[in-house]
Amino acid sequence: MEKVIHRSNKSDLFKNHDYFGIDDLLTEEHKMIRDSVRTWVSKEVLPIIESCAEQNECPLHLYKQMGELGALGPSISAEYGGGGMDEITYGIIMQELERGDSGIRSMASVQGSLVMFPISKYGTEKQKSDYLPKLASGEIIGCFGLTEPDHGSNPGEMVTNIKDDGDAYILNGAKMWITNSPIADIAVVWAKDETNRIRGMVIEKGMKGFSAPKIEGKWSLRASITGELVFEDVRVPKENVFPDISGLKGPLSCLSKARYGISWGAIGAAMDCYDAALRYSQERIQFGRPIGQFQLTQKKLAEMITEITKAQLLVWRLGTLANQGKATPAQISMAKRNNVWIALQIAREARQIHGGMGITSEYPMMRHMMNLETVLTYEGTHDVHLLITGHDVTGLNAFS
Ligand code: TGC
Ligand code: FAD
Repeated sequence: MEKVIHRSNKSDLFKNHDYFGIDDLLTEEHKMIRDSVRTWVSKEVLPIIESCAEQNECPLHLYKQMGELGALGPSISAEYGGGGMDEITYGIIMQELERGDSGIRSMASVQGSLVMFPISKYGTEKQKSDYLPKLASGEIIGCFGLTEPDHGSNPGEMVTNIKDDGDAYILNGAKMWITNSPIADIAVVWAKDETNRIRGMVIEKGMKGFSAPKIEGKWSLRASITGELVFEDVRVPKENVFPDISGLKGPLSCLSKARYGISWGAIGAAMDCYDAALRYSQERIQFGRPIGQFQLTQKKLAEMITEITKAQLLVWRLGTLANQGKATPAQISMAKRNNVWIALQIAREARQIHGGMGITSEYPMMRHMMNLETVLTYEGTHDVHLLITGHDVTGLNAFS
């Protein structure tokens, strides 16, 4: 039975938090796009998101709206329907979507960074023209299959494989924890060929031997659908394979793009939690005064805005480097790790400031907090990113 998504009448009281005047570093276009995505989130996401999360329902109708908004593939070339915008614009869009919910940001990051990006960078002209415009408009939905049941942090050991069979490859294996797989029209899948090289390919829904069961029972990212990808002798036409990329750097380059977006996105969730806590601290009276007057509450709020400000400066600089083509994977790892971590801590502190009310769906912290547990793990876990930084600064690799 189809679940009904309830709309709430709560108004969005969010105020921007820009303690160091970072707006001065943005262009008028950046600010205009930010404001339009922010308004859209207030109007279309916030009234339904608690209901979606409670019911474990993905608001699929938002795809086409995100397409119209330019949130699907903002930095992909406009020639194929992408936004053709700079990396800071892409980051700002992710920030605003994640203020709404990490699951909504996930819908856009998977579509843009993990599906459109590899097709645009590694695909043939036919693959680009067949898929990119439809993905950009939200007409079709894509997913990205790298993680396997036994190979998460170490995708280089994947066992999903293709074998040459004339004009096609025969694909066998399974992928796990795949955002959107049960609803996806296409999947970008990474598998090893007979020479043990990782290759990327586009698998279409309906191909014989391909199924995508849903993973049930998640307490996190409940407004986003997660599933598996199962391949049993799937015949994949050779024209579906990316011709010019092989090796782990193919999928890892897509992760760099998505991790960059997450480093901005997490700030949106953090700002939403801080904003709610600041307002509540001024309104809630205990011991005859607003709780914001107590030093312990002020410590929490002061530390939150300090961490948000540091995170904002970090991504602004990262975005500037990305625009110049100079952001390194290790710099992106540092930003993803730091910003998701501070967002999770801020969600917890903001929840505390709300006392008992903080555990209800009246306020967003509990939902953000549960979502951020996933964000801390996917796209490389917190500890994997630490080891990437460790490798970069010492020159010594902890993984091998
Ligand atoms: P390693 O030897 O370090 O690298 C292999 C090749 O790849 C290159 N490379 C990168 N290229 C671009 N971007 C990056 N971030 C890159 N990292 C590495 C590297 O230069 C090398 O190139 P070459 O030319 O020498 O071949 O590989 P390793 O096997 O030692 O692995 C390193 C490690 C552990 C850091 C890597 O495997 C890793 O990042 N693991 C984490 C896995 C992960 O993040 N999975 C994410 C799955 S997708 C997902 O979670 C989507 S969630 C979507 C949502 O809903 O938003
Ligand atoms: P493991 O790799 O088994 O790690 C378990 C623990 O061991 C972690 O704490 C990890 O940090 C630690 N660990 C592992 N190796 C080391 C080491 N060398 N040193 C120290 N500690 C280590 N994947 C996709 O391909 N596509 C998707 O769309 C996608 N969407 C996702 C959506 C959700 C909701 C979730 C939860 C995951 C998603 N993932 C997706 C998978 C995600 O990227 C993996 O969960 C993540 O990479 C970790 O892999 P794992 O869960 O197998 O954990």
